[in-house]
Amino acid sequence: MNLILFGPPAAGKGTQAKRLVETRNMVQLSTGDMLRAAIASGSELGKRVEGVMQRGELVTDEIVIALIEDRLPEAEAAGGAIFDGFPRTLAQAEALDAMLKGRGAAIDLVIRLKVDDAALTQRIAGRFAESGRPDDNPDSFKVRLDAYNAQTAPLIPYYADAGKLLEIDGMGSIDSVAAGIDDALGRL
Ligand code: B4P
Repeated sequence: MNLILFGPPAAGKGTQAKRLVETRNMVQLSTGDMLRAAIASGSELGKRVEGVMQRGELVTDEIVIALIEDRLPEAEAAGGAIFDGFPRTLAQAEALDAMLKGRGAAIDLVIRLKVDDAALTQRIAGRFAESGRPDDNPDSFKVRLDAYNAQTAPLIPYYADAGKLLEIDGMGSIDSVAAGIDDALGRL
């Protein structure tokens, strides 16, 4: 199964994807994690994206599509993947559909985690205080939310029209959101 975890920044996409890796033995493809790994390694790619990410802006489609394309054989071997933080633009969604189609596969389900802006801001303030992740500072977080509303939210009708969108309340505890996702997957 190919599953997209979709939602605004700090909705819990990464948190829930890691749970699914543990409970359902699925492969997680997180563009955020791949980009942070590139920065940590000091690679050319990492140097190109560091400032963009710190400001809270989106990295170019070209870069993230190439990162995902590189990892698709791994997803195929595992029988599918959880796409976490990808796609974030219409161009990325169309590229993903085309790449999967070329492999005889498709997106089966898009789980949208619904969380309001006040809760998102509170979660990020908590993580910034604890870990100091640079793009969690209040100014960058506002840019991330604006980027979501302008560039990523238009994917909601894209997947709804395709009959693939499932909305889950993401406001509860990590365990209760995980239970909601588990329930939805169990009903498939
Ligand atoms: P990501 O790494 O994808 O980060 P995110 O969307 O901000 O967070 P996520 O929803 O995964 O939240 P998390 O579980 O961590 O992106 C970072 C940056 O990378 C982007 O801003 C962009 O620059 C770049 N990028 C990545 N993909 C890209 C793409 N496709 N195109 C272009 N650029 C791209 O949770 C956040 C916090 O909330 C954690 O502290 C967690 O513990 C807490 N939390 C989670 N669920 C909770 C719950 N239910 N209750 C309470 N707290 C909860």
